[in-house]
Amino acid sequence: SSDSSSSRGALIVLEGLDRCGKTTQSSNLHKYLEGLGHSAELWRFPDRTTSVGQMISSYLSNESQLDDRAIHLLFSANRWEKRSLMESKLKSGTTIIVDRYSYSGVAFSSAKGLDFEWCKAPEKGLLAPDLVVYLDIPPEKATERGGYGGERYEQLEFQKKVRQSYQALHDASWKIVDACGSVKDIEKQLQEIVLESIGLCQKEKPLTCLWS
Ligand code: FDM
Repeated sequence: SSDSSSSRGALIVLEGLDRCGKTTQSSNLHKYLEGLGHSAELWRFPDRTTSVGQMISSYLSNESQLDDRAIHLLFSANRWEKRSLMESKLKSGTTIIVDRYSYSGVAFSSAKGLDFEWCKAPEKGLLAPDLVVYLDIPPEKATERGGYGGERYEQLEFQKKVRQSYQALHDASWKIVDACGSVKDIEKQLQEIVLESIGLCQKEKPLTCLWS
């Protein structure tokens, strides 16, 4: 049925380079949806609260070293450990906004030189987002923003490669938003795209899996 009491929530993913504004925008979007009376949650990957997440966090802050493939699989495992909760929340009508997902997994690992298809393989079977928004920013612009340079991947040359990987990964369904605009302007664009996606999910759009 299409009444909102029994319809499912939408899985909305925000992607982009470090310092593109994803975290601010995901949080504003979450507040906006709740203000409209939607049931909505804000998630992020890596989820550093789990024990896998703590291994990832120590790797990112350069406190530990790990083989490129091993850390790739930990990022993926960190999504798998949240998959069933994600599915039950969506089915019970909660919309989930996710700050980074499998696309970050593939973009960042393949930027290190790992094979693209190898990177995608462990993501197969995770829930497919209903909407992917890519906040597009030139890597040079991102480095100018505050708070940059603390973690392992926050380096200009690497971010340039990540951007190329994202370009190889995206398809026609992605919404590309210019992340150089004003926070308010980007916020407005996101609200419009996201409400449309939530509407489609309420009309019984089926939940599917990566990568179809
Ligand atoms: N990252 C994030 C990956 O390399 N693979 C992944 O699967 C995910 C989800 O981790 F540089 C990278 C991207 C980023 C870093 O992300 C930490 P946050 O959003 O800064 O916590």
